[in-house]
Amino acid sequence: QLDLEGALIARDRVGIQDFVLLDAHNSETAFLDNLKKRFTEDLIYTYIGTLLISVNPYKELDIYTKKQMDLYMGVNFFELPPHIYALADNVYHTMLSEANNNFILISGESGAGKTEASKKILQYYAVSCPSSTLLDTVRDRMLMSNPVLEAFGNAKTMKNDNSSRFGKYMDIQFDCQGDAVGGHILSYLLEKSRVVHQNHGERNFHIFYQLVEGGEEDLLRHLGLEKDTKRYSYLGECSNVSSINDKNDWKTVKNALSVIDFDANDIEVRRATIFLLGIHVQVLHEALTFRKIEAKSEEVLSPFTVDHAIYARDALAKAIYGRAFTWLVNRINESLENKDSGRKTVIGLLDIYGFEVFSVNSFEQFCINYCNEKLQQLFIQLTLKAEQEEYEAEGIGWEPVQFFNNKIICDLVEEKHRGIISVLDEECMRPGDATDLTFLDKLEEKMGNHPHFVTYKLADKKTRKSLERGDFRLLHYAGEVTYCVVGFIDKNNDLLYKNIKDVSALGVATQFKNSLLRLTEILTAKEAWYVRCLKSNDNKQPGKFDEVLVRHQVKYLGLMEHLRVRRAGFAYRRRYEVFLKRYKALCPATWPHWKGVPSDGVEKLVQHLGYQPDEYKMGKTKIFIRYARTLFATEDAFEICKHELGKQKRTQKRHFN
Ligand code: AOV
Ligand code: MG
Repeated sequence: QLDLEGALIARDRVGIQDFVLLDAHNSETAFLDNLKKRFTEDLIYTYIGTLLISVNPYKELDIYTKKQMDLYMGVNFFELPPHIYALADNVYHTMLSEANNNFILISGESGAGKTEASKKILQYYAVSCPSSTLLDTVRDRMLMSNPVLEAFGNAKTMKNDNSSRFGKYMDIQFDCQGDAVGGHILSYLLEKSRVVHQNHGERNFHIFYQLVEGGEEDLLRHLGLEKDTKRYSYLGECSNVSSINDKNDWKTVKNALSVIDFDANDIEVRRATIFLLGIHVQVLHEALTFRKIEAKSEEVLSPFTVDHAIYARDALAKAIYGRAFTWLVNRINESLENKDSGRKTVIGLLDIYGFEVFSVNSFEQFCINYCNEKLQQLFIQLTLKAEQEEYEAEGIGWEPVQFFNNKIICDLVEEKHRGIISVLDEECMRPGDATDLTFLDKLEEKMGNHPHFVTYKLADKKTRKSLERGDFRLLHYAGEVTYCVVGFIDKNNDLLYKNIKDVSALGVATQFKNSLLRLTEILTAKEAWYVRCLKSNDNKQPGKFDEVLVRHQVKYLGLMEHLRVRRAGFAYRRRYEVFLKRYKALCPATWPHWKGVPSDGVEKLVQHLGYQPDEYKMGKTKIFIRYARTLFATEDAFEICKHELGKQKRTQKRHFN
C-alpha cells in the first residue's frame, strides 16, 4: 500500500506524462500547470499520445547519457518517462517492423530547441543502432556533418546564439537489419545576406570567427588573414559571445571535415580558392568598380559610383558564400552516399529555421515565417488526416474537432497570380521603374481587404501608429509580423550585379516556394512523427518558465486542439497485443497466458475489469478507450497488482531460501 501511495504522490509531484490522461483536458490552465510542474522538476518532455512536447531548459540536463540511451532501447513507448530517445526508438522500431519510411517534424519558434532535438535523435541512432565497422564510418560522418553545417549555416541572432540560418532535411537510410547505412541532406534557402550585413547584436556565420580566432598561423598566412576579427567590417561589432568558444569550435570543425573525408587539400587550398578566387587582382578590381556597357557592338567601361561598387562587392561575397555552402552540402552528401542497391527504409529529420520576429523584419524573415506557416499547415493536415484515417481504418465513427486553419495565410503568400510572392515576381520582372515601394502599392491594390494583411495606408487610426509607410504586416498563425519592404525586389532577384540583363523568371521566393512544395511531397509519402519545441523564456535563462510566453506557443501550435482531436472520440488506443501484455495479470482468464486471438483476450480482460460499453470500442487491431479515468483505474489496478505480485515473489523467494 505504501509503495502505491508513494507512486501516486510522485505522480502528483511530477505531473502527468501524457496529456491524453489529463482529466481537465479542455482547460488550457491545467495544460500549462502540468507543463510547468514537470519543467520545475527538470522534466522537459511530455506526450500528447505519440507527439512529443519539449520545453527548452536552457541548461545541461543529465539525461542524454549512453546509460539513458540503453534504457530506452527497444522499450515500449509508454513504459518509461517521456524522452526524445523514446520517440526516436519508437520511430525506429515502427520503421523496422512495418518496413515503411518515416519522418520526424521538429517545429517551434527560434530558440525553442529544434536543432538540439534533431542532434539528440541523430546521436541516438548513431549510438544505439546495430553496428559493423564498415558502417561506423557512415555513422561518424553523419554525426560530423552537424558541426560542419552549423559552422557555415548557423549564426548568433537576437533570438538564439546558434540560430540555424538555413533549412535542413536529412534522410537517414537503414538497411533491412536496421543498420544505418547512409544519408542524404537537402538544404533550404541559406540567409546569404548575413555574409555582408548583420543587425545590431548579431554575428556573421560562425565559421568566420572560428577561422580567424582558431585558424593555424600557416593557414591564416596562406589565406592572407589576420588574427583579429575587428579588422573585418563583414564580421560586425559583436565577435565575442559568452556561450561560444570559436577557438575550440574550429578544432571540432576541422576534425569533422577530416572525418567526412575532406582532405587537407579540400580544407586548405580549396578554401583558399573560395576566398581568393584565383583571379588576377586587376580583373577583380575592374569588375567591382566598372560597369560594362555595350554600345554598338563595342564594350565601354563606365566607373561605378561608390554605392554601386559596394553593392557589387557585397553581391559577389554573397554569391561566393552561397555557392561554397552548396558545394559543402554536396560534398557531405557524396560522403554519406550508400551505393548498395539493397532495399532501404529511411527516417527523415526536418530541422528548419523557426518562426522569428525582430525589431526590423525583411525578406529573409518573410521567407522563414512563410516556411513555418507551411509546416503548420502540414501538421494540421496530417494530424487531422491521420486521425480520420485511423478511425476509418479501424471502423470507428467520430466527431471532427474545430481548428484554426492557417491555409488562408499560406494562400495569401503563395497563391498563383494573386499571392504576395506572385506580386513580387511580377514587379521584379516588370521593365522600367519597379521599386520596393511600387511593390508595396501593388500589394495594397491586390490584398486590400484581406483579413491577415495590413499596411499604413490600409490601417485604422490605432493600428497606423505602429506602422511605417514602407511596411506591410502579416497576421501569421504565430503572431503578427511587420515587414519592411526595403530590399524585397533586390533580394528576390538575387543578381550578382545590378546591371545584369538576363533576369531569371523565377524569383528567389518562388524557387523557395517550389522547394517547399517538393519537401511537402517527400514528407507526405512518409509516416509522420512530431516534436513540438517550446521556448521557456525570452532571455535564455535556465529553468525559467514564462507562463505568458509558453501559453502563447501552446495556443498557436494548436496543442490544445491536437489534444482534443486525440481525445475527441477515444483518448487512448493500444494494439491488442500490447494492451494484453501489460494488463493480463488483472484477469484470471488471461493470466499467465492467453492462448486465443489477442482481441478476444482483451475483450475478456475489459469485461472482467467492468468496462461499460460506452467506455471503449474494439477496432480491427486496437482497443480504443474513451475516458482517461477508465485507463487510470486500470493503471492503478495494475500498480496494486504489480505490488501484490512482487510481494508474492518475495515471499516465494524467502520460502525457497
Ligand atoms: P532552434 O533550432 O529551435 O532555433 P536550438 O536547438 O538552437 O534552437 O536551441 C537554442 C539553445 O537552447 C541551444 O543552443 C541550447 O543552449 C538551448 N537548448 C535547446 N534545447 C536544449 C536541451 N534539450 N537541453 C539543454 N539546452 C537546450 V532557430 O535554429 O533559431 O529556429 O533558426
Ligand atoms: Mg536551429
